[in-house]
Amino acid sequence: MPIGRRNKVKGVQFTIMVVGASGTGRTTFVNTLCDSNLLPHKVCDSPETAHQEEGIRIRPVDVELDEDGIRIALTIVDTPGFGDNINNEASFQEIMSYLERQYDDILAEQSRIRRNPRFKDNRVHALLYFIPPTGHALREMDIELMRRLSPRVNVIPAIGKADTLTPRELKAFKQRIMEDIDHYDIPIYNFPYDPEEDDEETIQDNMELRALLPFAVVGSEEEVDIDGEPVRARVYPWGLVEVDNPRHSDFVRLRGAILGSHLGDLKALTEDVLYETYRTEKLSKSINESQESEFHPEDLANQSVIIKEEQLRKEQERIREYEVRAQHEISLMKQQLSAKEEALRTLEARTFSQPGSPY
Ligand SMILES: Nc1nc2c(ncn2[C@@H]2O[C@H](COP(=O)(O)OP(=O)(O)OP(=O)(O)O)[C@@H](O)[C@H]2O)c(=O)[nH]1
Ligand SMILES: [Mg+2]
Repeated sequence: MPIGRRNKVKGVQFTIMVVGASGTGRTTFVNTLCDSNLLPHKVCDSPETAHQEEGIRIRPVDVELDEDGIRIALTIVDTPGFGDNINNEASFQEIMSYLERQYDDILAEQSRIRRNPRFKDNRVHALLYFIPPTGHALREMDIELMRRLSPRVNVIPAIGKADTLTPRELKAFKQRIMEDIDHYDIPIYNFPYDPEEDDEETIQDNMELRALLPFAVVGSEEEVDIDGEPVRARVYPWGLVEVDNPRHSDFVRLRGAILGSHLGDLKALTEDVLYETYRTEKLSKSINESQESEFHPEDLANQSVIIKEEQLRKEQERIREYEVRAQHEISLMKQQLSAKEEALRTLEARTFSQPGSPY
């Protein structure tokens, strides 16, 4: 491998799943988020086949983004077809088993003696749930989906096509949705903070983001020219809805949170809390099952050895991850430093070459 490649910063890996009823604007949102035509739009069914129920199809797609000099290897998992069927149980199951399969894969990888260097961690760090802009309240299906998936993934609720509601309707709709989420005790990702531990700025930022929940999303793959500047917007006969204008939608705040300020927190929660809970549940379940089948005292001793080994492995894994992260951060800082030095050199060169420069 050439030295240059070996030293290259790998970037941060992040996975987002988008779930929601058909036509809530998921594809448009993903393409707006990545500023590209990453996902194709659904070809509308012909009248002969429109009534046929199609199962859910889960498709991960990889894309690389550059966020202020930091490379994000982003995986988007779209789930077309959710909520299209009369009975959505199969869709729930399929999404759930996709999430758990990624946990099982990492569990298997972590217990291998020799690690597979090509192994890709596909755990989903955030699930954006698109609520249709009905202006009413959550539907039973929305509640059920968020309630069931929240223990396995960071669920972030969003209202799709939010520009179809007036500001007053949107405010009331958001309020009703949050009341439902509180009432049903759905553990969505609510930008947690610790008033004792966190600094003032973090607390303020998290409070603001929490107050925006569920995010009002507007997407557009079109650009219009405003005063010579290309602006991403939806064009209506009565005016423009600008995607990146915080007065028009919460898109910028949502994007900034998931791909910037809260990326690390979402990853840490997935890996240290959600995955750990799954792992513990799975491990204790398999112990219980083997105990139920036949009891041998030596099994108990073996199990405690297995648990100890597992704990040790986990500790080693944590240290390794910490080292990788620290290495990564150092590389990023070096990159930023050399970019700043470069900018300074350019500035100096420009200053010295000015005709009126005193130098
Ligand atoms: N008003 C409005 N319309 C939107 C918005 N985003 C997308 N649309 C439109 O809504 C329709 C469906 O958008 P898609 O992005 O294809 O929705 P989807 O959720 O991916 O739909 P399926 O893949 O068919 O399940 C298209 O006509 C989009 O142009 C939005 O923010 N506001
Ligand atoms: Mg789509």
